[in-house]
Amino acid sequence: MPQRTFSILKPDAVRAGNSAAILAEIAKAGFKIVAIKKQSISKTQAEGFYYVHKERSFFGELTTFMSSGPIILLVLEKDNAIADLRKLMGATNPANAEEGTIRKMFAASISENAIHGSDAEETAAFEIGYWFAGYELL
Ligand code: FUP
Repeated sequence: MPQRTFSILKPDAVRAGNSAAILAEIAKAGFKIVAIKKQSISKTQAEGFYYVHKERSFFGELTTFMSSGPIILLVLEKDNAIADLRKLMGATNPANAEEGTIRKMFAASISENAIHGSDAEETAAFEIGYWFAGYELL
C-alpha cells in the first residue's frame, strides 16, 4: 500500500541552490510528488509545526532558522514512504550521516540540516494537515 509522508527542504538547502538536486534524489528513490509549494513561514508557524520540541534547548534557534528564508513543502508518496525517506535523509547530525544520504551530501550542521521528514504515521498526518488543505493533495 502506498504511504504518504511530509517533507521540508529547509532554508539552508533552498538558499544554497540545492533544491533541484535534492528533489532529483527524492525522485530517483521512487517517491511521487503529491503536493509541492515554496513559501516563507513565520516564526509563529514554525513554533506550531515544531511544538513537540517546545521544551528543548534548541527550540528558539530551530524556529528562527526555519523562518529565515523560503522553504519547499512536500507531500511524498511511495510504499514505505516514511521509513524510506528517513533513510534517504540520513542522521540528524550530518557528521553521522551515511554516504549517499541527502544530509551527508547537502547539510552543514545539526541545526541547518537541509531536510525534514515525518518520523511516524501520526506525525505525517499532523504535518500534512498543518501545511496543506485537502484540495491541494492530488
Ligand atoms: P530529525 O527528525 O532527524 O529531523 O531530528 P529531530 O526531530 O530530533 O530534530 C528536529 C530538528 O531540530 C532537526 F532537524 C534540527 C533541530 N535540532 C537541533 O537544532 N539541535 C539538536 O541538537 C537536535 C535537533
